[in-house]
Amino acid sequence: MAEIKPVEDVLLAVDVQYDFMPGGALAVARGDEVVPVINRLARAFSHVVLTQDWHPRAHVSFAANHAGRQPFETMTLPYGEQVLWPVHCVQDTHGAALHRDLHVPHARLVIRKGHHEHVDSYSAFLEADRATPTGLEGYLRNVGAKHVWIAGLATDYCVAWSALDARAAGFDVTVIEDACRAIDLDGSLDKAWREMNAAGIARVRADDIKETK
Ligand code: VGL
Ligand code: ZN
Repeated sequence: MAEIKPVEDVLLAVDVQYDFMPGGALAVARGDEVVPVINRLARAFSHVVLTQDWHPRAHVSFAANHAGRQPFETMTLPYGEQVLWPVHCVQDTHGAALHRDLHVPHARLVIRKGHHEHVDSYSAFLEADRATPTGLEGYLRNVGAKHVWIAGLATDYCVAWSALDARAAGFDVTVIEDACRAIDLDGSLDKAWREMNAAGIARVRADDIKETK
């Protein structure tokens, strides 16, 4: 049983947005199933932070913004390899909105990421140039957080990148596996778990978390 402490432990719920739900622009299979799990989990945490993928329409990660390119191809950009995605989570559209059944009224902060036109950001901590911080690390340190618990979409992209960056920043990190769903593109899910395991990121199921407050 993992125990939750009110100050040190923070739940980070990643990208619970319509475009990642079945029927959405970048649908994650069974992505909607994380919503009730996260709602339940969030009640065990006094400190919850949400993220929103939040792209300008001209975003560099959209295949449609590169002549002749198709979604799910890879392209080399100045900061490295970038998967090209369908247009998704455009700022202020329905697809970018948080799922209406996500009930986390006590969430304190929403980090919006991927808002720079020329840089993607899977991670809630560091943009894909691996240099531009979102501010989340400083915020978490400032409020005394020590352990980041991560849930949401997608396991192999925004969840994994956020988990790896949280760990690299020195936080304890646990991914709640049944509170996540994956895109799984060319083995990306296996790769993500291998990297998270190697980095010392713990993997639990929601039922193994016990509320102590
Ligand atoms: C995500 C691909 C593109 C995610 C966001 O939330 O995992 N994946 N943008
Ligand atoms: Zn995105």
